[in-house]
Amino acid sequence: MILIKLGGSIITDKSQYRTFNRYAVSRLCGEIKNSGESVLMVHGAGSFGHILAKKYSLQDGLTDFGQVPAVARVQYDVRELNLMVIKEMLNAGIPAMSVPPGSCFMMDNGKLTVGDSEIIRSALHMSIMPVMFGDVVFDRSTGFGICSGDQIVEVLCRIYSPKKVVFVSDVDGLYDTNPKSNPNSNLLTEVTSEILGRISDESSVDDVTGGVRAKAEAMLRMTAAERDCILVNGSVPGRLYSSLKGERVISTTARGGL
Ligand code: IP8
Repeated sequence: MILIKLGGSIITDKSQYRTFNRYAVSRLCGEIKNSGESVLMVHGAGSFGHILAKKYSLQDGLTDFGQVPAVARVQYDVRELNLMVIKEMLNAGIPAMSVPPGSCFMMDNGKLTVGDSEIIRSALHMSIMPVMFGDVVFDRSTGFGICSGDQIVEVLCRIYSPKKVVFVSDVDGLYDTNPKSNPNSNLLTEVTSEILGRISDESSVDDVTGGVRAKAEAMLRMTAAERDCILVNGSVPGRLYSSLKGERVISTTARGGL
């Protein structure tokens, strides 16, 4: 099985509140279907989550009851996004089902506690793809918190040991500085723990779940002797398909653990 995360940057316009990239999502679902691979998919929140989460500091947990309407609103927004993604999957012929982390799981001090989820196992048993996403999740210590799609991917990776993990973004891979603001930034075709320090953590848009270095660290944690973790540009047609088929594409591959 291959674990895929469709990042918020590819499924939404991260700078415009609640802007869904339907065309890109529809094409990517087609690429997944055509690959014939067995896939488990997670997606990010993009502008359906990060903009309001940052405005109301939801990543800090409950500090003020004035945050509560925003907790409910962000949960609503990311669910709408999830259903729009699922609609494109159904249209592509992939039986997919919404599994909202905020309704199924808890966190403790920012750490997601999933265990061996019967819900996910039951869906996979019937070849239904359970689709999880970055969400607001209740937290035993802080009241609530932001659970990123990356955290979910890490937990699923531990439980299901996929043969490969593919992050889909709107850039060719990880760069040493932000390629959207610095034309001289260099693509890192390979990330190892040794070169982590060379990665700048600046982020081009509002993001409450960490920038590029956090992504590189998460990717490294998910590598194993038999498992590559790669980041590809989903805005280039065919690139996700090729990487699912094991072809070499322009990308960043994490190797060697953290
Ligand atoms: O886009 C963030 O998930 P991510 C979730 O995977 C929220 O980092 C609600 C901002």
